[in-house]
Amino acid sequence: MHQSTPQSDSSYDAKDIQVLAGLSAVRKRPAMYIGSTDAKGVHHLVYEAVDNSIDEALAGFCTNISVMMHDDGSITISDNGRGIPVDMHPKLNKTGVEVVMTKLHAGGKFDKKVYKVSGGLHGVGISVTNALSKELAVEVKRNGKVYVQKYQYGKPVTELEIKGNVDLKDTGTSVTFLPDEQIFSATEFSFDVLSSRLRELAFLNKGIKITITDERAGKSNEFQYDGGIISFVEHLNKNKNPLHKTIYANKAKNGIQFEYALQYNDGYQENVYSFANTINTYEGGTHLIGFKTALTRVMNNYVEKNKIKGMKLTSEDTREGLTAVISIKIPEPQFEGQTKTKLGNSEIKGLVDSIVNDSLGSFLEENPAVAKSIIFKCINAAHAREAAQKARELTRRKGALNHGSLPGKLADCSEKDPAKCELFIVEGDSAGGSCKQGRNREFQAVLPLKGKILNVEKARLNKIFENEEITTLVTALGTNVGEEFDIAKTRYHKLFIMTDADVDGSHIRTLLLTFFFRYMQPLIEAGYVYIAQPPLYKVAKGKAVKYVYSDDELNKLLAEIGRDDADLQRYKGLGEMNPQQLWETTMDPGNRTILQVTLQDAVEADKMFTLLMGDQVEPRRKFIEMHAKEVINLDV
Ligand code: 0RA
Repeated sequence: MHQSTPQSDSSYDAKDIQVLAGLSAVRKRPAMYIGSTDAKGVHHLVYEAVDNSIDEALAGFCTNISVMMHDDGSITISDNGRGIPVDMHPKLNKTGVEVVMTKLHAGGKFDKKVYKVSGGLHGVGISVTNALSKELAVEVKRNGKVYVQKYQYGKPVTELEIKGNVDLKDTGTSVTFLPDEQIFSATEFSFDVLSSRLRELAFLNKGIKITITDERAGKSNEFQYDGGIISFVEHLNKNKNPLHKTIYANKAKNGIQFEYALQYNDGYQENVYSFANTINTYEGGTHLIGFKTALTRVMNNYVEKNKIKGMKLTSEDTREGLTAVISIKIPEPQFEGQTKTKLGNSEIKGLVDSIVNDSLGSFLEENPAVAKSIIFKCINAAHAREAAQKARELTRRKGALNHGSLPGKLADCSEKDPAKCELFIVEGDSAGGSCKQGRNREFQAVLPLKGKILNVEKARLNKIFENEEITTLVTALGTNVGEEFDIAKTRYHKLFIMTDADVDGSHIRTLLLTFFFRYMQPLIEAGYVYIAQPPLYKVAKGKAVKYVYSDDELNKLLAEIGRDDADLQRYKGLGEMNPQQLWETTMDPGNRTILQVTLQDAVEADKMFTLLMGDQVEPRRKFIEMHAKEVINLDV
């Protein structure tokens, strides 16, 4: 059977024309709808499809969602919801399936009663996925039948056809698509990127089971959390030392639902994630402001009411060692900010403030032991803040931290435009010396570091100001640190971490990355941080000399030129290279290979730094045991 599409001109009304105009607009300016046309944009196509399934789950009709990455580069998102309606839409003269797949914002036009998350970030829905796919097939199980319709570049190429019968109770929607490589600069899906978003969705929508399978690599993950955001907080605090059981509240007011979960640990990092309609609001917004305001007030009220000796707590004091997830679901979210991830609805601030104020206030009154440990932690943070202020002043008076007086160890470049300037942060004075001689002093600056810098994972800001290596680095960068950090003041837009290819070098690199991640994260987000890639080997045969950067590359080269009379030198340290070699292999922009440090997944990155640099030994031991096999060069 074929469902008929109207052919007569009279039934082809203005709305249909808008539909067509809609999708071609998406193809013309894709970035307007999905943010970008790089790898991030491609993943967005998946999220639009998944959001529809999540809505079906929130409406109470779907329990399982699965994502399947196929060999041919396509991907399938399936759910066991009601299935997209297959009957004709009365006004549009198209099947429900075709309306949903071709009309912008059409995700849930049929049923206004329930609350929706889809069409969130850019407000568009699954039709955008369709518009930007070379091929898409939608399969609906409904009314005991299996319906299929195929599309290319957003346009239907078949009718909605019945392909077979199923049990009446077996319902659901399954969408398979192949992104259009003419639109996207990268069309590959990443299992890790998808997994981390799907896990986040499973945390934010408690009970829903979400699975992801990579057919190519033969891997899969399953996410289901009956604890919802409580499980999320416990996941974030894994490998940290929590001070108490997770505190949780969930309230609905005026059609808006707000929940939060929080738990302090004995560390110094703040780890607060905010969501609006399951979208990660990286830029915060009114829900986060309301939460922070209430948190500060509740703690100060408790101190005052219980006549605890201390001082007035600032908002920062109440967030040291705090891990929290706040999640709001509202009918009409307004997203603002550079990346449209800042919640703008003004009425939300007061609402969240009052929910947190009441629930957390009573919790502390009812749980004095927990209250005491949290308040003690906050007061300690306040004392440390005062100490840090003094240390900062002292460092400032000594001339460091200020723009203007640069550290003596820094060999600066002559160029003044930060966008053109590079800084090489080099392990050791001898390598630093070669680096200074080898560089192009016009735009390349060199800062040698003595030995190991402080492990900031286990220290507060006051200790950081007392650490000479770190203050030297901060001064050279020009950005200041902590609350006074300002990325606009960065004196170099490329920072190269350059350490030896041995265990100590790796340690120093990790210490530096920990510092950048914890105290200057915007530098990483802006793409300013790089790892220099000095060669591992020098291979000489006759007069020809080649530098090799990995063991793989070495084996290939040796297979090519023959092992026999090749002269092989393994560089253990940067110091073994003369300035000219260092320039040619590692610093010359025309010749070098560089590795940009990116931050794909803040949750995973936080866990990794906690694991590697934090104070719990057992999880680190396990991690090292698990990965020991992967280590190839270990010089000890
Ligand atoms: C419109 C109306 C209804 C469900 C859906 C759309 C729907 C869309 C998608 C996309 C992926 N999975 C989906 N599941 C459902 C309500 C149908 C009804 O009233 O029975």
